[in-house]
Amino acid sequence: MKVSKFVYYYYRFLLKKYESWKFIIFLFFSLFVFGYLVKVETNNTSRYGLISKIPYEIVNIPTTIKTIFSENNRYPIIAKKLTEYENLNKINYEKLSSYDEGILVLSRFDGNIKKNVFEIYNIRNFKLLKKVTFDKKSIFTDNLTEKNKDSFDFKRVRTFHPYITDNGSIVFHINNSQLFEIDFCGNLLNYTSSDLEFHHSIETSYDEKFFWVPIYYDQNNLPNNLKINLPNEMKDNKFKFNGIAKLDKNLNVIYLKSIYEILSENRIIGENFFLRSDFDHLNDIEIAKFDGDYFQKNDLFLSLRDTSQIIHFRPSTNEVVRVIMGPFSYQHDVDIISNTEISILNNNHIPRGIKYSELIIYDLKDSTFKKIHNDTLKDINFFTFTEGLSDHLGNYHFMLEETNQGRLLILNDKGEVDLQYVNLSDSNQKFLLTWSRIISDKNKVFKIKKKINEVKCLK
Ligand SMILES: [Ca+2]
Ligand SMILES: [Ca+2]
Repeated sequence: MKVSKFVYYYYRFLLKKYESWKFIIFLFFSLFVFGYLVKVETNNTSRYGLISKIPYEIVNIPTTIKTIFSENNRYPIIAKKLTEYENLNKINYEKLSSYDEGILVLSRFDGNIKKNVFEIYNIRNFKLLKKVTFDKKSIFTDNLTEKNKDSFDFKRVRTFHPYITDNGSIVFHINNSQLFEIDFCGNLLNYTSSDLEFHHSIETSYDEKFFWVPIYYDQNNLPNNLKINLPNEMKDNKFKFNGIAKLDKNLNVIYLKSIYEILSENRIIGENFFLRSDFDHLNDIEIAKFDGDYFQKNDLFLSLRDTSQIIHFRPSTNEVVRVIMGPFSYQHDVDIISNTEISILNNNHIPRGIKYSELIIYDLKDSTFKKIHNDTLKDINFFTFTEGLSDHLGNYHFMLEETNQGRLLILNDKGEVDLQYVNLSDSNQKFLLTWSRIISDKNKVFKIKKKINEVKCLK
């Protein structure tokens, strides 16, 4: 019997008058059918069209109402309250004054004006030197790729990992988008011309001639070597894979390579690469800006989240020098901090009941790991489930961004908190941060400050 015919007879049957015991049986049977249809729709098989879609939508009415009135809908970029902490904003001016000259580029969602802003602070006195805002509509309405235009949500746009060039422009993306370049007055200067989608960290080579940024490949731009290996069931579904992109100063892409190529050409991955979409989730490309004892200038350290691995890759010879795995999971942000050491922001994401993230130093010399400032990080409930980053300020002083919870910290070499900044609105609502950055290079700091003093914005 066809399903539609069955439903017709069943509802006719229900509409007749029956004795109470029969009614109870019908009621149970109706619930059974209703539940089955919801399950069919939940499993996304959608075999019965509207017949299963209507019960599914009915079940979802309470959730829809809850979502409409939820805090997250009213404040879409709200920070999570994973842990509570006291003493929200804390600045130890005396300690900060002993730091080297440097600037903090704070990227945050400003809850008062409801948009992401860039703020440039002098670290030594935490004085705001420049706040850069821009009109989202004027930048994004005409300039997004067709694909991005469809999914673009003005309410939720976050502007990631702003990089300030020596010319005083700011390069950023909105995650899975083109790269955009604006000036200190928020005017659009340039953007990448291809459909490539950039995501996560933005870094440059030592001479600032090249940018390196993670990219996504999908159905539209998948390289052949990935396409031929893709299982049929994946071809029919939406999938994405990661790659690395090198761009020149004008944001022209001059080199692309997929993570699959890097791993397969070095014989360190097999068929398990195609287990699922985004298996190779890449969240940071760290570039060596000098020759170290165990790395060469222009080597890359690639942070693969889902496999909790860091790949030391040398593009000049196409060689994977080392694969780093250890006491960390779902890490973000790998930084080179000395001739032999790298730092790793360990999100500690593996569900073992752990509720704090860590900062780990890995020594390339003897392959050892050490956790630093761990007592402090536990004490202050430092925990970012996803995202998060750290920047070294020299001598084991670190800036840490607890992205999920909208908190930024500067910890000194003894693990003391010299700065705690929480991204609060005037109504004390806490909002997300969006990948801040420390700039320590004295020459660059001087140039940026000079540009800030020179710039005159009309608005
Ligand atoms: Ca990094
Ligand atoms: Ca970093």
